[in-house]
Amino acid sequence: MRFDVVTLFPDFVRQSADVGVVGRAQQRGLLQVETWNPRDYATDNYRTVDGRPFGGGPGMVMLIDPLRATLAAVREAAPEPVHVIYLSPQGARLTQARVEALAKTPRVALICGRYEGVDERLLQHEVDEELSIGDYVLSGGELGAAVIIDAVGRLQDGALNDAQSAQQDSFSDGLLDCPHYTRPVHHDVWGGVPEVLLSGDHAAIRRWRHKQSLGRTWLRRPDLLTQRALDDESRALLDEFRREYTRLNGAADNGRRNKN
Ligand code: 9D3
Repeated sequence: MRFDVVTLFPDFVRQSADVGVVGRAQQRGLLQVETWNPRDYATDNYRTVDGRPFGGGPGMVMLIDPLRATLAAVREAAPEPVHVIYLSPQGARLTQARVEALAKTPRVALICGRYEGVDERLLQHEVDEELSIGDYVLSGGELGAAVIIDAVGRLQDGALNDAQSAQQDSFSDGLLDCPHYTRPVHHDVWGGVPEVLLSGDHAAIRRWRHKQSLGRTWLRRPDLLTQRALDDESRALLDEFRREYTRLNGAADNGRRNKN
């Protein structure tokens, strides 16, 4: 698939997509990331891309025409329809479900706003979808674009190695990850690792990890559990975790501190 990113900071977006799993996906030809700078499509001598907001107030607003010309060039370079996304705090929250759907969309344009945002008329006429990456204030859409490219890019067929893709369809789907340990078996200061992980009993290890995932999700993100029907095995494992947890930490759930 291909991303066309409309941004005043093309170097930032390109560099963020050139590293790690996603950088490798690009090198393997599984993913293409192109950038388009609206400043290159401004027609005045100063290459202006912003204007004062009508009605007054602080800050500037991105002009229609440089963005409109940029998007025309993006669409002209594409042999098929382009799904156009505007990154903004007013957008719907990005979710893994949305990421998975975008991973199947061959052509996606990402418009990054700067200043106070983009003239509303451009959004009405050119944008298919508005997305936010979370409830905090950024200074522009570039980090949002980088997040989408990373989350979507790693899902392209062949981007992950075998171990990484196998993990994707294990039980851990929709749950928090279990704890991980590596050498040394016994650390001088912080001690040992859970016995079961050294047992070589793969069924027991699987069960322990599943239980930890369920337990940590219950402790840290109970909202993820209420959205999700647990199968019989999961329910039994979580009950076991909760019994052990309350035995160690006393009464009911008033001590849901994030202690692991
Ligand atoms: C301080 C300016 N704010 C007025 C109360 C409005 C505002 C304008 C522009 C806030 C943020 C931005 C720039 N943000 C993004 O472009 C953005 C964003 C974000 O801020 N949070 C979460 N997701 C995203 S995606 C794009």
